[in-house]
Amino acid sequence: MLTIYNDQHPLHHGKMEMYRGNLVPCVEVPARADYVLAELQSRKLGHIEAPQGFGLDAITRVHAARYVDFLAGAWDEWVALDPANAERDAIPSYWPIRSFRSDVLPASFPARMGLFSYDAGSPLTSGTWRAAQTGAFCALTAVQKVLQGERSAFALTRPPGHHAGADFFGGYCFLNNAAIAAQALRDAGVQRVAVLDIDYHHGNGTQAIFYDRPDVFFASVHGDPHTEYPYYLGYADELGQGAGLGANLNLPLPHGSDFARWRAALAVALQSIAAFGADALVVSLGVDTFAGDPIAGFQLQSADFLRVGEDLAAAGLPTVLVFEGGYAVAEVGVNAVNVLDGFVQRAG
Ligand code: Q9C
Ligand code: ZN
Repeated sequence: MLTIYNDQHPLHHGKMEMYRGNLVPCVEVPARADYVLAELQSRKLGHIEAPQGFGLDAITRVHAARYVDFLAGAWDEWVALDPANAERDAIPSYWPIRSFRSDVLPASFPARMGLFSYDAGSPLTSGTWRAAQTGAFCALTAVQKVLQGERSAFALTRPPGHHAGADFFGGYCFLNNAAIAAQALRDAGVQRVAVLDIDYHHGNGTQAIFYDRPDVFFASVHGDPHTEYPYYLGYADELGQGAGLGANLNLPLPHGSDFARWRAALAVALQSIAAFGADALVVSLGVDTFAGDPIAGFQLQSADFLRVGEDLAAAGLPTVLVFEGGYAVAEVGVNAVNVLDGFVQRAG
């Protein structure tokens, strides 16, 4: 498996996230990607390449221009508020929920930060934009490789992406790498693209981006949002809207679900993708489905991830995999690389 690695990822390094009234150490840490890279290297699983450069246009195909402008300038604005902010991460504390306006862009930076976010758990740091932008370029490079004939390519990057919507960050995500990849495939002439999200958490950002589109199918297996983050999206009755009706499939499972139950849901998702007639597949590859994950609730064991890779490869589609969640840091490398290993072994 060809891997496109974001060596700028450590520039995004949040200190603390707000959790139930306390600031607690961030769980989305640079060591996560370091462990995956080390595992790839020790198992010699294919080549590792750097991303190509791109303009911002491939990003603004998915994200609103005013949101991209906000992200690109956010750190400078944060430090301009108070020079002491250079030592503090930026975390929102106001949000324009129902009855507020979102068309007016406030001059206040904290007010704009709230307009473009939905939780207090995703700190913006000095290098967030640089890391996220380079991550999007990794996803775009992986797309280029697959278009050039690679059977598959893996974008090894952080921060993750699937919670980020067209104009908001949250859930540790800033740019939606999987959505950017799917759109780039469409823009290169691939007619029907499927995004399969196997992170523990529902990919609310990806779903929202493609919800009214018939050309990009979104399928997700995830913890039931009645009890699991992101709570407000990811229910089974969300089928898509307008021209996109029927091109969205959510398969929520209860906290505590084991691999047998999870794998049966994966099979349903893959059958739906086949029925859709996808020409290419983008996988949001979170491994926070692992039994040892500190913030999730499924029961997958490390060896199960080999079977996951085999099942993904059996779809027989050109495949771009994008790294998402997985917070059992010491095991995240083995778990993610097991998926890639299983994929390569089945794909041949
Ligand atoms: N203490 C991804 O896996 N915080 N994002 C939950 C846990 C949000 C996870 C609170 C979790 C977001 C990409
Ligand atoms: Zn997750």
